[in-house]
Amino acid sequence: METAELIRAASSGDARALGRLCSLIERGGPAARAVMAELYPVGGQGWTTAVTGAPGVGKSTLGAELVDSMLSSGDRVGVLAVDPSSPITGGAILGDRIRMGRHAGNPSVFIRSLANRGHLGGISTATPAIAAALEGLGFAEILIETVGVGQSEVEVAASADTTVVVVAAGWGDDVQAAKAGFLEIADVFVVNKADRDGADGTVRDIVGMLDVGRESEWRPPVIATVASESRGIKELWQAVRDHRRFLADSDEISIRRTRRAAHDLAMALRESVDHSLNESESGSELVAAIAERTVDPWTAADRLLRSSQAPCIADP
Ligand SMILES: Nc1nc2c(ncn2[C@@H]2O[C@H](COP(=O)(O)OP(=O)(O)O)[C@@H](O)[C@H]2O)c(=O)[nH]1
Ligand SMILES: [Mg+2]
Repeated sequence: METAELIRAASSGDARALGRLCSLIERGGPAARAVMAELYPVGGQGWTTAVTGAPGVGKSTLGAELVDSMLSSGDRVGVLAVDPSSPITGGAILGDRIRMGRHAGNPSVFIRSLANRGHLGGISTATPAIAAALEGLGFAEILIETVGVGQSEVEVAASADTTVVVVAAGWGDDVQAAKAGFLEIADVFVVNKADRDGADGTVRDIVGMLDVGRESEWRPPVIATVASESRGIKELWQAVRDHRRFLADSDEISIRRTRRAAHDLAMALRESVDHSLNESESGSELVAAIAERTVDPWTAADRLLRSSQAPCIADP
């Protein structure tokens, strides 16, 4: 199928075409660029919500509930689940698909599991690109589930309009994670598994921490949920929509979208550098030359960048 035809089929909701388009973007290279050149400019109308937190806190269960809420407005929903790469298969874990299973046959929901390839730990480089592509294809709601591990959380936040940070009641190991950066990126906090002991204490802990050093006027709400029993979901969805309204009514939407643009540029740059390094002959020649010490890595990097950018600069 030609790119234009694939895009047409995908925008009409053809699940197989959507899947093929995602694979194509994941592979990167010229075909992916051609797709993004079509879809990125017509995007920007949808909302991206990221759900992040430690493994097992209930992100997928909550995500499936949020999809229900998103569908209630009649919009199409795209779900991107970023799973840690298995060192054995290099692929995505199937569990999330199973938990999202009740949405699997719904033509209004597109679900994609993405393997992160080890890049900065938690989010696939293709994720923001696929999210942007889905927006361009007319998806009004995009939900990204990702395992928050350090640096990667910041990346999630950079590519989402609203970041929901999930912890489980009673904290456990999550206290460290919270200190390591959850607080800065959370637009909405969820204390899930509120059917367990310690939920009230966990909510209080978080509310207390929120008093310290926030730049934004937005004060993240802290919502207790029992995702497995669909409790607290209405409140969570309300909090997400309140945050959207706050963004829309303040300057923060443009600050965020600018930050996202910078992030997208950095991602595209990284992708194209990776591509020319791995795919081009000059890449492997330069690597050999560096190994033989006939050139230093910095000079080689300059050469590689110049050779890969030359056609783009000449482009009007
Ligand atoms: N007790 C309890 N268990 C939950 C709740 N939400 C999810 N779970 C369970 O916790 C486990 C992990 O959930 P999952 O959504 O896969 O977590 P994820 O790894 O963060 O995506 C599953 O067995 C869920 O059924 C909850 O509110 N209370
Ligand atoms: Mg999950």
